[in-house]
Amino acid sequence: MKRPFIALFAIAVCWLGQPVFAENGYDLWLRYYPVKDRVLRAQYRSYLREIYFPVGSDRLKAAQTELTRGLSGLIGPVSQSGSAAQSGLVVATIDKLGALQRSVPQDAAKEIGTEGFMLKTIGQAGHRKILLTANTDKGILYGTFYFLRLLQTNRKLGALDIREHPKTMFRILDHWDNPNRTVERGYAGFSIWNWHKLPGYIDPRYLDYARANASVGINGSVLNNVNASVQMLTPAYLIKAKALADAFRPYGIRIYLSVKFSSPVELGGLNTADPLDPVVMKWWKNKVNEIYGYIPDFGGFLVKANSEGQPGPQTYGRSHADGANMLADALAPHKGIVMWRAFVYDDKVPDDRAKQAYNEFKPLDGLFKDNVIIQVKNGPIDFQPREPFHPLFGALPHTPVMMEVQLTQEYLGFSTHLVYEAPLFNECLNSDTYMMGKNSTVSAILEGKYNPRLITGMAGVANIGTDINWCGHPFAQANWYSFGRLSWDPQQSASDIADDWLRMTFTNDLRFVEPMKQEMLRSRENTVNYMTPLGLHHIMSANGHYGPGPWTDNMARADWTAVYYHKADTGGIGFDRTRSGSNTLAQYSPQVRARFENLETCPDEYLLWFHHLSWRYKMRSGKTLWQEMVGHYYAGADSVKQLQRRWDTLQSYVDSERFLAVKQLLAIQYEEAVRWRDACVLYFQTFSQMPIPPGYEKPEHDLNYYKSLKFPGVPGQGIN
Ligand code: GCW
Repeated sequence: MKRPFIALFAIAVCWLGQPVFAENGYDLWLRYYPVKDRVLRAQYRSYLREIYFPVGSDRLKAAQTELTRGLSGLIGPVSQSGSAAQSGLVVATIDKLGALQRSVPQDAAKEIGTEGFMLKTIGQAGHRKILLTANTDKGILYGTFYFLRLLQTNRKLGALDIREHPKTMFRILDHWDNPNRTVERGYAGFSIWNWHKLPGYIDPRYLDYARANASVGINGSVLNNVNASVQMLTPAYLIKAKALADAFRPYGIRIYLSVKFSSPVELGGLNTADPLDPVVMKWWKNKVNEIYGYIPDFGGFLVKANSEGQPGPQTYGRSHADGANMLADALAPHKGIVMWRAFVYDDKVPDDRAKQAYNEFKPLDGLFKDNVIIQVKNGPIDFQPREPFHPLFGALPHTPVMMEVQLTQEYLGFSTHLVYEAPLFNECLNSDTYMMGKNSTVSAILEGKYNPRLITGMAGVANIGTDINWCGHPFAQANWYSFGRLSWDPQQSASDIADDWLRMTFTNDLRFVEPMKQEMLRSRENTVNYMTPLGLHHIMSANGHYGPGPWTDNMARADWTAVYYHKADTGGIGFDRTRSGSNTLAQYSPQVRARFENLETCPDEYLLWFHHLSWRYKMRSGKTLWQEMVGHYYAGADSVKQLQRRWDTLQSYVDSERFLAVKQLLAIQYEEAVRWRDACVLYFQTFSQMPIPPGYEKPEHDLNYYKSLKFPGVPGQGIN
């Protein structure tokens, strides 16, 4: 092609609105393609022809660069004006607004706080302008991304009057990345941290990672696996961590490290890591001071202690509070925090693992230092496709508590299943604990409504790796995205978030957005249906957790097997957690307990989580439990078939590369869904001894076939 033709082609590509070339997903939701709607684009241009953005800190520069990049992509080049009076868009912190300060209502500055922002249309018709302001540069950064989102999702700019601020303080991605770049439970390639090339080489990907996080309000990254290697605390690695911290700082992201409780022994050569030993305390104080020497705004530590073989304070006869407080004391002078995980279970197999975290932490309420926050998984077992909310939510009124969710799909089909997790997050966040009376929902507790003195937060186990599209599945990006949005405001709906994400990631065309939104919203329930319907849980295959393994019965611990959880026998199936069983329900408020304990009110979704029932138990539908379960398994697999058909109808709205990627992944998902269905139905049939009801296709193989399948090299089993 001659040069003029290349240029013409490029212009056509840019201004047709929809990219005609393939996309690989690298741009995530930060795609700044031209606004297709001509009227809207003209409106945007009329406002934004000139923008005023005074120069300032590195953070302001990052915001300004993003705004310029975004606007020039969305509406074409804009010019920067030297005067606020001239400009259609004025972006500046309140103290730099000059005469325009008068336009900021008195209560606004207070309301938006240190991380929020205000977006407001001011002035008379003909002289309208948009004001984007904040108390801090960080607020400006978040406001910039928010403003770009308005354009990306084709919202009208007519009369903006928006005040936004995050509802939780610590909004953090937890990377389970090892120093050798394997990622525990990672399904999107290797760790994006290239330790070997750090600190000298700053991969541009680090900056794109930071931009993506800032765009949804994420303000922290734990760089390494909670099954922590002590190597991370050596000077060689601290220098590398510093390089990442420096790269992320303009984007408002602080870094944190997971630490191994026995570091003073393994790294420091001490003969104990007893948290009450003054020599141990001193060791940690020195280590913390050393870290702050490299990284002055270091965020703090994440700790997995006395859980799954990890050392901890109990190793020395001390409590979780003793351990956490010792680290907290070392971090406090620097304003660092300790995120102490409640995912604990000791070496004695309990009558019910679901009870253990509560049993260990409830007695410690109020004993933790102010800069300790207890990190509680959304459910009491382990990120299963469905769990009731964790009984610790609301049970620690005097202790900061943050929620941990898993973005990486360890139990939700790795990176081959399209599962939008925001409905799962909503389900937990919107649950009413009744611990502080009606409407004391998990989200209200996390936002600190009942104890404003406490620090607050949310953590998501990252699903990010070296795959070109970051998350392994184009739709898995939505889980990263929605986590950020929910950590900013835990009350947002999965539907609204999906709407924004689809528009930004694919197209604003409603013929695509509406059907795919419905599919996304259904996708998690579909997966529950073909994996763990009616409250079943932890029936995946052992170790690798890939595919079904309800027959797993021989592991080092009983509570690592599947049979421990489903308890199927010829009499019935399910874990009795009522007072006639493990009585786990006693850990919840009386209202929650009553609802789940009573078979009349216990939702089908949680039935076998809380009850052991006969195969002939009569369900609300009139079917027997066996028939109902089979129905869910088949409906789940069928729903993937429907999703495949739907996706095929949407080809014309999606670029060819991502269309094909999703199409192929859906085909894999279908095969795997059928395998889950057939393996589970055949296995449970050995107990129910009832036929698969007429009308359902017969499994292709017998049970022994499914049991014999081996998957060596399944991803996600990273080792240090
Ligand atoms: O879900 C389980 C995983 C482990 C993980 C553990 C945890 C990091 O299978 O791989 O370890 O949870 O959350 O600590």
